[in-house]
Amino acid sequence: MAMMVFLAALLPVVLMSKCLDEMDCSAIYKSGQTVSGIYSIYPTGDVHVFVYCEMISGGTDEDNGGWTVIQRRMNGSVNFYRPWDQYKKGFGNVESEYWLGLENMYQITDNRNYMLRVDLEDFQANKEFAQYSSFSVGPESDNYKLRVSGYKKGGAGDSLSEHDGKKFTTLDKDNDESDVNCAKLCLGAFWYKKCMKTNPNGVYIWGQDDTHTCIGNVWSDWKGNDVGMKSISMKIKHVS
Ligand SMILES: [Ca+2]
Repeated sequence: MAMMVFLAALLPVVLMSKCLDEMDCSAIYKSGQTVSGIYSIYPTGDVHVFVYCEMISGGTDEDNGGWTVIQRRMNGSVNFYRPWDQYKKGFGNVESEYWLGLENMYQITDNRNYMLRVDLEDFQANKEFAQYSSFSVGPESDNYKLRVSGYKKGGAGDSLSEHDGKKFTTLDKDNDESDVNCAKLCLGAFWYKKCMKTNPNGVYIWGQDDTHTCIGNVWSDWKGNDVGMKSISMKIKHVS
């Protein structure tokens, strides 16, 4: 996170939010900021975190608003094979690939309603998405358990509902339902079950590669288990 803050501080494009109490991009959008970019949010109320806000207007009510990007892959520039404390705090570069951090996700979604959208793109420039009406992350005492439900739309298909109710697993903390550690088997970190239908934090395998099972940053309901995405991003929006 320190690196994230440092890099973001160097960027002239950082768009600082005016209020110190804006906990997510939805609040920033409501305050009048409608340009997508890097903003500062306050998930815990005092410590700020840089995040990419995807601001959408001119679409449907469901699409419009400020989407807080909690995970993003786009060019393979960041290593996502990391231990628990990194996934807890967050890592990467907010202007490219990053993970917002499980603790931030918990703080943002605790007792508040969020929807989730996952945007995908393959190496042939095909794009699809999957949208869910409800998303939240539990506290660390519950190993940041995922709650995701209400698959609504999107041509990518539903590869995430199977992960509903699962705890987070990293290479050094096995909370999944498999006999092995799914993070070690699939070289990522996720709310694995036994192990996965999608592996957004897996290896950036640059397209199709069936050399190793399940390691890629795949979304199986769209392209199967052997096709890594060019880009994949997970973003949440507050639902009042
Ligand atoms: Ca296991």
